[in-house]
Amino acid sequence: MTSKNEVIFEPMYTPNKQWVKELDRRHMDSTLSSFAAPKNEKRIITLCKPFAVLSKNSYSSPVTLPLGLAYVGGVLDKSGYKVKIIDATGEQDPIKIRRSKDNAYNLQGLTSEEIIKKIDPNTFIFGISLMFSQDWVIHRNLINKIKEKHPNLIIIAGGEHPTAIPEYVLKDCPSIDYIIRGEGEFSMLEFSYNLFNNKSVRNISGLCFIDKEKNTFINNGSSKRIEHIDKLPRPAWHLLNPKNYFNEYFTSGLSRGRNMPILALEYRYFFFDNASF
Ligand code: B12
Repeated sequence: MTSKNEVIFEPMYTPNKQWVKELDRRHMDSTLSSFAAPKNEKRIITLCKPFAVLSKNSYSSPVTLPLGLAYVGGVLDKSGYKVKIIDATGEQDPIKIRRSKDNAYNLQGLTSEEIIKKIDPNTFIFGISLMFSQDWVIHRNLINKIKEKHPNLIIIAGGEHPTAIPEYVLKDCPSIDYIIRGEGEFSMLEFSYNLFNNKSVRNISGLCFIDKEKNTFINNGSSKRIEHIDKLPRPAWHLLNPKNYFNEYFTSGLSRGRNMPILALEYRYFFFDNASF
């Protein structure tokens, strides 16, 4: 217990302190089987981490595998869904870094056109991870291009950026159909199950969308935090190409050859633990 005098900093704006504390107490095995994929389902779920957007003066490049998508993919895979992951930042071999058209950024990895080409035509749901708000304008263009080419895809976004400002993201990019706020594993599983079975997704915890008939923003809050995290399926590294992350392209600072990617961070660190900060 910390006394009041020990509190040296408190955020000025925390929209709802309760949602980050609420736990999803569902057990892993029963949840994975309750929302299992329909038998003989041909349609697939494609998950995507977009290319990295870096300052043109930066000597760093992202050192972390798409951990969030590996977890979400692991849960879907374990429940029997066919999942593909396009890791646009890390799967290119050799990695290429190019300058953005406006000459403001370096972009690392697959181009928008290359990502679009990689989308399997059997994709039913396309999930995209948006981690950094500073990348939004460039990633928004990518999402618009994807929707233009594949208008029937159901596009859902997750990650820290849409978690923090979901209404803005949905209104600024109508190509995104849904957002999942917070931890995506259970919410994405339930969302996929409902869509594959033609059920309503309206009340899924963590889900946000624009109700097009009423033109209103529907916000089901953040996903609850999964209680039984030790029972989560292993991240789906088999759907990614992790070995790329050990080479000299991925470095936080000047490269000195072989590199050590970040795979985990400590459990609680205030700044890093607060998407809306
Ligand atoms: C690791 C980390 C880093 C690493 C690696 C970054 C990288 N490129 O991968 C390092 C140290 C390099 C880093 C750097 C920066 N970081 Co950082 N980082 C983190 C941190 C601590 C953890 C991210 C993580 O791996 N989480 C664990 C995985 C499992 O969770 P996840 O990715 O969020 O995925 C879950 C959900 O979001 C969701 N989800 C994610 N994607 C999807 C997709 C779909 C479809 C669905 C349904 C769900 C879903 O489900 C997943 C599983 O539950 C977060 C804080 C946090 N608590 O998350 C900050 C955070 C992402 N970083 C942040 C910032 C600002 C930065 C920097 C810009 C700082 C700076 N000024 O330089 C740089 C950017 C560097 C870059 N361009 O790569 C901010 C982003 C805020 C924002 N809205 O933009 C955060 C949120 C910290 C904060 N509170 O401010 N960072």
